[in-house]
Amino acid sequence: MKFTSAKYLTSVVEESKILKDDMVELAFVGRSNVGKSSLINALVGQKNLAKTSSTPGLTKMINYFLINENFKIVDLPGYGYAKTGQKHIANWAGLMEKYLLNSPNLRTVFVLVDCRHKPSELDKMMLDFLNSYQIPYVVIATKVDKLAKSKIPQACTAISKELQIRRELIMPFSSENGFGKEKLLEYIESVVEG
Ligand SMILES: Nc1nc2c(ncn2[C@@H]2O[C@H](COP(=O)(O)OP(=O)(O)OP(=O)(O)O)[C@@H](O)[C@H]2O)c(=O)[nH]1
Ligand SMILES: [Mg+2]
Repeated sequence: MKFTSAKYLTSVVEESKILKDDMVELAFVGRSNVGKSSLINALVGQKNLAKTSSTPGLTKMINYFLINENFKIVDLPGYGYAKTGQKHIANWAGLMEKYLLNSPNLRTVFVLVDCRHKPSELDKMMLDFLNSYQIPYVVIATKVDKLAKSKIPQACTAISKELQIRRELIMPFSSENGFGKEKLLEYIESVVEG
């Protein structure tokens, strides 16, 4: 699949504004700075559709994008940024939970983890949550351009062990050099059409 058109739709911070239309939705979650917005831009082939920043915690809203006039991708706020307090975490968790449980056309959640780091407790909580509500997900190991190519498979295996999930659920990706992009686009196609 190619993303032939991509448009920003809207940003949402309140439960009542969560979109409920008939279009398939794919969501991207993961800790702050893991590369969610960059991945969306890389898939779309536009530099600034989703706002990226080297300052963690930039995306605080649920951002919806319309792809190929056919389905939506959703850039969710990042979690686990050290400087955000308990109140922020509670707000984040509340909005996230409402989004995940009230989005009838959400087909798959892409959980991003940095290929160089051990998944965090928050990553594990996210997977527990998705498992307990039977929301389908895959894990994307981001920023693999930072590893030697030969080390990418073992980094993915380490992540799958740490998260106690099947190795096939881990997809390596780099927004910087496009590694894994074709596979991810194929996967997205199968989800959207499936
Ligand atoms: N080397 C490399 N850097 C990346 C990659 N993806 C993202 N980055 C960098 O990581 C930083 C954070 O990227 P974002 O895409 O803004 O991360 P995010 O997950 O959307 O962050 P929040 O919106 O804060 O949750 C930026 O400085 C990006 O340039 C990648 O594949 N490789
Ligand atoms: Mg972001």
